[in-house]
Amino acid sequence: RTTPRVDRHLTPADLAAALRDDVRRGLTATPKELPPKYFYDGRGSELFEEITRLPEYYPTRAERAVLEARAGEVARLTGARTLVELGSGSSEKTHLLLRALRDAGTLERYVPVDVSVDAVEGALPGLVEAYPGLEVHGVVADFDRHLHLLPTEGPRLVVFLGGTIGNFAPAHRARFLAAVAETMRSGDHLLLGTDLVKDPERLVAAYDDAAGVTADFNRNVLRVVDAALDADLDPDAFEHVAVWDADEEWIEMRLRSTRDQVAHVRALDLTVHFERGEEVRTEISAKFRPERVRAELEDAGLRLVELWTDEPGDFAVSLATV
Ligand code: AVJ
Repeated sequence: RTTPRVDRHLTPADLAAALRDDVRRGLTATPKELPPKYFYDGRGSELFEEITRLPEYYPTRAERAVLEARAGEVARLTGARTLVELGSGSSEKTHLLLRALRDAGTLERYVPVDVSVDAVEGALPGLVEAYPGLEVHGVVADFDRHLHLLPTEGPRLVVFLGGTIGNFAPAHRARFLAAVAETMRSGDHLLLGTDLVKDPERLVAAYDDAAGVTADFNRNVLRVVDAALDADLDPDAFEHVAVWDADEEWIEMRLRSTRDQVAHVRALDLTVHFERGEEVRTEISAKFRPERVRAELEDAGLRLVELWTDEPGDFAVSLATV
């Protein structure tokens, strides 16, 4: 049995410094914003898991349906020896791909990549157990900066699922896809999950569920900032807002201050004033049309091989190559 290896390109100090910069910049900006990557502490990750089981939140189920139907084809088309997963691994979707590549006889190594050591290390024992002989090579890294440091034994299948690319603003997305293309060699593939444009009512419901789980998830970013930076942002003094921006074709989540208030971020020596009704943007979640997925991949120097959707056409999984 091979012992999993974990490369660390990010230290806890790096992450703490990035959080400080992001919070200072975001809470002194107009309008205010906080980046969505800070939703996911232990509690936030649990709330997200709960979101994926909500009746209104279709993307996880829709993407899983695509992968259930297409994992065999992905394996055949890519012949991948190395599966690189950007963002936390351990989900059922990863297993669908690992099983397909194993059954095709090409799988040699799995490379989970995440900013969180816990996410990377937590996934390891189960994987080593489930796939005897699989080389597991975890990487703690920021996939905006460290893509060139990932293992290169090809052919590689780099996967970025869940629709998380929708959290990046268009310019950021273009930069990210170009960087992925840059690190890909001939024979490598990218598998990308993107949520699709649909009836705004369904989109808004998916981000403003009746049970209030998404509202809790959204407010959790305030708890994360409070804990990390000795702040006193009061989650109860903000309400959850989800709006569809029809021009940008993205969902925006915001936190709206229910009163005129002042918060202190002691670790930054920062005092922040919120007007009653003032909104802090906490997430964009872009929704795509298939033509746009193709165009953005091409702009990044990638060629679309296949774009699959689930039966109702709610979610797309695209396979691209260099
Ligand atoms: C995990 C980023 C894909 O944008 O749909 C779920 C996060 N936000 N509900 C998404 C999220 C609100 C999710 N991603």
